[in-house]
Amino acid sequence: MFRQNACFFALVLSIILLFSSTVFPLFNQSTYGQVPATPISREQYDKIKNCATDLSKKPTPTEYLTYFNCGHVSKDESGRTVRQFTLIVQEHQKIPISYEGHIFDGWTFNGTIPGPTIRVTEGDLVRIRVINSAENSHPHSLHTHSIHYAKNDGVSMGGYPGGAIAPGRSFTYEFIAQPYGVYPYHCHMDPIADHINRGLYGMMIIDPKEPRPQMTEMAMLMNGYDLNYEQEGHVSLPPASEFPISQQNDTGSNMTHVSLPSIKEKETAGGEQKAGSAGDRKQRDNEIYTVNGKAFEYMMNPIVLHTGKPYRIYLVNMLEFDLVNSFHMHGTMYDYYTAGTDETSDYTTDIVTLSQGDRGIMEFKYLFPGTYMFHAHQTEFTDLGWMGLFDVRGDPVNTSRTDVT
Ligand SMILES: [Cu+2]
Repeated sequence: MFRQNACFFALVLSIILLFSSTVFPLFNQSTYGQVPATPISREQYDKIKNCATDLSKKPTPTEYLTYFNCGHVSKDESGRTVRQFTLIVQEHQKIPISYEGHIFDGWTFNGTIPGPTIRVTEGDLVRIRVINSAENSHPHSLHTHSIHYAKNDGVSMGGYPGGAIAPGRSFTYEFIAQPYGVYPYHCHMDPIADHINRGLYGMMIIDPKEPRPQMTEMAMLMNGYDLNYEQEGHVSLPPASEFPISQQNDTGSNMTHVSLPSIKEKETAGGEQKAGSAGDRKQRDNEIYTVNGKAFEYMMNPIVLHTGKPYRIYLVNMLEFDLVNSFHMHGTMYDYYTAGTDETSDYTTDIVTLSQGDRGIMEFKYLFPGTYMFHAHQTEFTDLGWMGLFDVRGDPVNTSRTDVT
């Protein structure tokens, strides 16, 4: 039975592969470039990755697209590649976040929002020294997603020194980069929504040991800014006194518990709450949304692409307060790799929807020249800054896909 099933699936797989390579040549692996047959040196690989040479640079939002910080490189006694990074936390940095004069009172890693894109290879020993500047007034930490010991997780639960770095102190987080993929990093101090929304986050790429098919690469991090958080206050549990408490109980004990409203009460709960003090608390939200830190950056500076050339975008969503964000691309489709942890794409689409901290890789090419939008597919976000343009140049690509001009 198993053998029969296996044969059947092998047959189906062969048909699917044959079909996909004939009907969908656009996304064939071979069109994306060649994987080197011989093992690649660390130096060659870093060149392919477009590693920045100036590690202390503060990239502009346009430079951020291709600014990959691969760290100071050395080897340990076992011959393993070691990559060292320094992230300096500074509070109250004046960050321009629009072309209309909006300045955000931000907290930054190395002076920018988002912080630098950290880029390493699977198996590297990564050391990230986080310095909490002496003039700061809050403890901070660095939480990287991926696999590592709890002491390097940057969370205060458990009493690890890296869970809360006091102003004027530093801590070096250390881990072996694994597995390959694209990740967010961020401060994990409470109230975490504040430490994130203020700007303490960035992207980390762990490249596979065997390079991905070569193509032009860009980093895009989606975020938002709550400009009037002083009025709205911290995200925290509302005072219990704002909610009805029943003193009676079924068990005969003296325990006080929150009474469950009946269906009828639930129906009117919204109206009642507005009249009470709970309704006076303002909901936190963002006034400006961006990709890579500045509203409408790529409307002002469209990204130049060329027809027929393959492109890869590393995408991370670090938006606070809104449940989801999304990325919609006009005029073409992209292969999407959730979290970038697999060589096979999950699906081909033109919209991907991401929750907080979610991320993936998009691979695509344009067949036809022209100006194309990319933006969140929530119109509120696009109106408030999360919208950009691709300026696609070149001739239509010789392809089985045709269209009117
Ligand atoms: Cu923090």
